Amino acid sequence: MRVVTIIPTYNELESLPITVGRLRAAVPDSDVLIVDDNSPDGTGELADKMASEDSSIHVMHRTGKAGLGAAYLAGFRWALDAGYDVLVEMDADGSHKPEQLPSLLAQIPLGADLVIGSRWVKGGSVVNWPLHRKAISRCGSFYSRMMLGVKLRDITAGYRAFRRETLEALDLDAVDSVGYGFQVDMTFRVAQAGLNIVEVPVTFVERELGVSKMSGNIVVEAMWNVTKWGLGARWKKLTSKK
Ligand SMILES: Nc1nc2c(ncn2[C@@H]2O[C@H](COP(=O)(O)OP(=O)(O)OP(=O)(O)O)[C@@H](O)[C@H]2O)c(=O)[nH]1
Ligand SMILES: [Mg+2]
Repeated sequence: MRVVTIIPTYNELESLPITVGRLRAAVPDSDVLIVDDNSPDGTGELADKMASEDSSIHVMHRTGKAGLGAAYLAGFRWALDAGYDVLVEMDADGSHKPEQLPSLLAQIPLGADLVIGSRWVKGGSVVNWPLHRKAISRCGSFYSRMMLGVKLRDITAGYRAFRRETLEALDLDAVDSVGYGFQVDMTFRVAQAGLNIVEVPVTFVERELGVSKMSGNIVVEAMWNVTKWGLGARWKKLTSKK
């Protein structure tokens, strides 16, 4: 099983080396792909330096900040071309503990097509989040579950492992969500393809270093898209019955 962990970065100079160091120690068998959007703080140069010292680390440089979704899609294409069997999504800021990656990967041989590191299943948790962020995340997941009919606790989670066949089954060119919407979009597509999604509990740790790229716009985009997709799917069901 060839595994690559894709880490999108935008201004993660302080966090990136710590996260990658922990990942290399926790799962030495996973290669790493850093997808940097020309970070002004020099994260891209640091990533190049790390890659020059460790042949398991690869770097993709993109021209400018185009959102996490676009960075992952570019990373997926690279990794599929390179022949990896499992593609992992991980934030650079330490929120997704590399030490918990083995528990995600363990589900792949058991038949999971997509594994989600979930904050809101039994055993999962969030460290250092104010109440309002917990509320946004839980409400977002609840609303998405209702609208999309996808029975998952943590649909916006960004700690994931995809089997390569799962990504090959999707039309990646059709995905254009940028923020949290990207994770929901991908989940909905995997669910609609009838594939097996498994949630495993993780401890999500809020970033300690660097600056958040989370914004109100990202939340609004996600809610709007979920409403659109949910109504769209219902409409399709209704009209196909006739
Ligand atoms: N390449 C790229 N990476 C991005 C972009 N936006 C965010 N990221 C990365 O995506 C990951 C998640 O972004 P975060 O800023 O941590 O977003 P968040 O987890 O919702 O918010 P906080 O943890 O509260 O800061 C981090 O590794 C970011 O550096 C982008 O436009 N391009
Ligand atoms: Mg984060």
